[in-house]
Amino acid sequence: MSEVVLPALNMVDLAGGVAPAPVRIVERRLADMAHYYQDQDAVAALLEENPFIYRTYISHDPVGGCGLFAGTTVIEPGRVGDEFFMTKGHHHVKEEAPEVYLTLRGQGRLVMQTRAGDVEIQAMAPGSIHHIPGVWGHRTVNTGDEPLVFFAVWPADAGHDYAAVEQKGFRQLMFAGADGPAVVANPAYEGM
Ligand code: M6P
Ligand code: ZN
Repeated sequence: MSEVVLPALNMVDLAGGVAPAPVRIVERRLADMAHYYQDQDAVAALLEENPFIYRTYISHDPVGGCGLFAGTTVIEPGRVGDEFFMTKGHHHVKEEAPEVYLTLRGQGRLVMQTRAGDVEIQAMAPGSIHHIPGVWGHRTVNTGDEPLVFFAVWPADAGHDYAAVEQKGFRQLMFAGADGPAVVANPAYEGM
């Protein structure tokens, strides 16, 4: 008989997004993703400071065959030039694997894109629940002046594929404009 897996409980600080006992923390500073930003002069000016861009607190590993990861991501407020702080963004290795986000704090955008180049952007605000179907690559962007905090659940076997976004970027980028956050076409993407 297989061993009974005990239920797990974790708590997230809703304001800070920090789980007190995460099983793992993934941290990304600017130097970890310098080439993801468009304004390389602005990158160079910030690299000595090398600010934290985001942290993901994995609160549950898919132990015992439950089949789900869960984690809370905190993206700091800030910009590289006029481009807002953001996650790297990724596709799932298992193309049909979906993901769900729940925004806990802050304001942002969830930028999604298929490998064929279809784009969908959703506003993130406290309480917004986002269903990301398989096939859609996804990136989150903090467009506000406080941390953007969201909870995510994804299948154990989804896998992270960073290659496509690393090479081509996303088709649409989020910049600070005169009237607030603005969608800007990525010239590098269109040129490929
Ligand atoms: C969310 C989930 C994670 C992801 C994290 C950071 O919490 O989608 O799977 O790792 O955001 O995003 P990325 O891996 O693209 O840097
Ligand atoms: Zn994902």
